[in-house]
Amino acid sequence: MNISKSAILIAAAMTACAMLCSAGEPKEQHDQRMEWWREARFGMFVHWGLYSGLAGTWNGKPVGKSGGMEWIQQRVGADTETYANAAIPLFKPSPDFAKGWAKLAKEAGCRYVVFTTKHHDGFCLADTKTSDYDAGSVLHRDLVKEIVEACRAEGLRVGFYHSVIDWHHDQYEYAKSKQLPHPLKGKPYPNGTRDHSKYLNYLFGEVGELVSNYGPVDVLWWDYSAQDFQGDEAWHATDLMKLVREKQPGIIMNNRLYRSAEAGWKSMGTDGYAATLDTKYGDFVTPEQHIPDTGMPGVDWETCMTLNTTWGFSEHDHAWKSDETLIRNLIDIASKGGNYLLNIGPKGDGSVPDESIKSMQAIGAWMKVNGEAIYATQASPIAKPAWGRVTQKQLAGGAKRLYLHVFNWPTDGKLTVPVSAKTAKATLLANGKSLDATAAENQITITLPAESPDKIATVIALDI
Ligand code: H79
Repeated sequence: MNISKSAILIAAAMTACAMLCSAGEPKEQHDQRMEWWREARFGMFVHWGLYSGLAGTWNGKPVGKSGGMEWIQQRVGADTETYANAAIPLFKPSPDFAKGWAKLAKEAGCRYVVFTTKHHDGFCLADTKTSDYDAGSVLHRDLVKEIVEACRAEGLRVGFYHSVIDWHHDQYEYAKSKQLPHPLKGKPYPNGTRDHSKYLNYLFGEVGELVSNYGPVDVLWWDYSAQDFQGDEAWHATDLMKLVREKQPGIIMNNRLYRSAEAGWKSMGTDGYAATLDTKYGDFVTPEQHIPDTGMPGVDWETCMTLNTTWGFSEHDHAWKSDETLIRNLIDIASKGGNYLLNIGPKGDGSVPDESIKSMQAIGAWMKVNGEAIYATQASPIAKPAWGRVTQKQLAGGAKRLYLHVFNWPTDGKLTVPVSAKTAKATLLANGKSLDATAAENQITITLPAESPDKIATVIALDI
């Protein structure tokens, strides 16, 4: 290679790196770290803690029919003692609850599980030395260990959700943020003055244990920050992420220790995600309860979503999404190059609501037949067609395979795909049956059977 050519290549690599890498991490290493996650496409989220036993009910009355009941302490304005007294007697994990979760995730076709090691209420599922508001002290169990082991036994990757917001710790200075929630917001600290740096010592101690005591951790899913309280000021985020990376070099973290435009947050709304991310702020961005309209080319992203409207279990929330919605969401997300992190909210005993089991199994049944069109695929090369969605894979030898996910079966039996190709070979993914495909200029036309084999989504593999 001549000098000018290599100089151009180096300059190009540096530009790419400036866009994608954290200081010091080569793009290649970052890509390697992200590889399993990018191929996984589908994960199971679990919100489970003291709030689960309360089930959306406080003093015998429903707190609401919808919305996040993992926020029940904040919704009723309870101090941590009142909340703990009501919730602890109702939090009674069965011996084998974690095996049930792991089996369900596996059956659904999930490749990873992310679960709450601590939510905003501050209760730790681990057996931690750093607090006595934990499963170790209250139940003489390490629930984090039980969950990690159950997931590993099913061959699943494991991630830790961890709330940096804390409604329990007596040094957490909630008055520093007007935007972050706290049950006692606007009220003086019950214990006089507080020293947030003491809370941070606790946070670092607890996170240090989480990344040291359970073997490899695949994901750290931070939650969350506000524009008026975030990053280094609120959480010593640079140091916190450094601590995690030192213990877990391969770990993947989201960007929720920050809430700023540089860190990939364009606005506070559910639709405002900037399409750039320096990995010093995190490895991926996290649209919540929302699928970005056209994906985010060049940025790793994961939509997290509930099956009804709450993350933590509520006996009053019956707004379950249909199988059609869930399966098409997964496809829609894959067609835009993202991951789907779909939440279950187990009950206080760790059992999963029947409706959630049925939904996860329905996705699993579809994935068993069509998983090839989801795992390790890339975003669609074309804008979303009226009939459905497209994913794609590069095959060995330079050929390309498109997966056509047909939601709306054409009434005239002709499916048109706006791509140009010299040759086209189409088959039904479910049974390998060939379909007639004709390549014309800028368009391929496929002749379909009269009836759609799968009303939710029929996949056609198209090799071009
Ligand atoms: O852990 C889950 C939520 O508890 C947390 N992140 C996910 C993964 C979360 N943080 N912020 N939000 C959710 C958005 C805020 C939503 C709110 Fe509400 C709507 C706050 C008040 C109304 C939902 C309903 C939460 C409480 C009631």
